[in-house]
Amino acid sequence: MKSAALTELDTLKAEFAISLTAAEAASDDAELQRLRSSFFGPKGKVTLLLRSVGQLPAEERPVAGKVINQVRQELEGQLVLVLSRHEELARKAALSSHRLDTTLPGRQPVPMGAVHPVHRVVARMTELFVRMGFEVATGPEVELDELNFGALNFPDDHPARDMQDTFFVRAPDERSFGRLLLRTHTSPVQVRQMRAEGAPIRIIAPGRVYRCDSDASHSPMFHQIEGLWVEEGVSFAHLKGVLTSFIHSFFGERGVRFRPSFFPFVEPGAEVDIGCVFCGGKGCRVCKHTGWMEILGAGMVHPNVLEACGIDAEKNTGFAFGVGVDRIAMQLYGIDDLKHLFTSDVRFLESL
Ligand code: 2U9
Repeated sequence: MKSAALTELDTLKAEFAISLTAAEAASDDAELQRLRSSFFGPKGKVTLLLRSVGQLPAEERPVAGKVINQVRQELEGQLVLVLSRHEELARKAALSSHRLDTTLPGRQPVPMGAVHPVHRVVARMTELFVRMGFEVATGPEVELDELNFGALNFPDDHPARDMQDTFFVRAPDERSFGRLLLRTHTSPVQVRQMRAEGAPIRIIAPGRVYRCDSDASHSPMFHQIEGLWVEEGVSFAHLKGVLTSFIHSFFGERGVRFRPSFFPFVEPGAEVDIGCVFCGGKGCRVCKHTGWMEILGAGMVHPNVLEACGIDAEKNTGFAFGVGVDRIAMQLYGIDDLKHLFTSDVRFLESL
């Protein structure tokens, strides 16, 4: 025989099923919330039934309590399921009514980045030398004194080795490897490469270099591209041919002149001028009324340098050159102070 409480529970289950179906069909959640409170709220039908278990005869209480609780969980589960189905439908409706058109243009224009003028020059120069068969080599910016100066035929008392001209780096164990410094040119890259690979070798070394110097036309950090071609039979004629071809491709057809000059690492050495790109040689403010612009230094690699790099100087010859990229960028873009290139003022960079 069933207790009165369990019979009432069956009636409540049936009533709940009918009400749930009706509430599910309603377009909002209000009916479902009403159903929840009328069955499971503090004065809800199931809650009251559960409370009435205390009045049952002692032997009926455990079974009645257990069964009513099971039914309560089952019914509440059904209600939660219907509520979550409602939520899902509401979310889908909201999404389709606020559809985002991702093909529309943005409200604010996206600011476009650009390659820095110095790097634009480096990239174009690199491309031209690569077309002539040069490979790109790189190396550390903190360098050994021996590779920056020693192997390059700088005498011990050369002014460039002075504390006033070069940034020396304090190292914990200098005695084992000698003084460290910020490289003053990219030449140690070529030294490393020659020692590692020997001849023949045809490389360019673009990169940052450092010197203690700061005014409108000198920055403590600047950029160079150096080049080196060492092989049996390489002569000054090759130097002139390669550099003239580079100049004509980079600056256009114009006069080129080679003036004798001195650098410890080359012999003979030369400075190379081109007909002024602004006045065509007539003379102007940029070329200081000479009609010429100095753009690079070059020379035949000194035999002492070849030997210091493990290359037989009786058999091999080679030429090298060095370009100060920032100065050329200044001339090409009409920049009067080098600091504009390195202070990252976007208004200035955008004006170029
Ligand atoms: C090795 C041997 C020789 C590289 C060279 C120059 C001449 C030169 C200047 C240009 C402007 C420096 O930045 S600047 O002030 N450079 O005039 N550079 S020959 O000679 C080398 C390099 C590496 C092993």
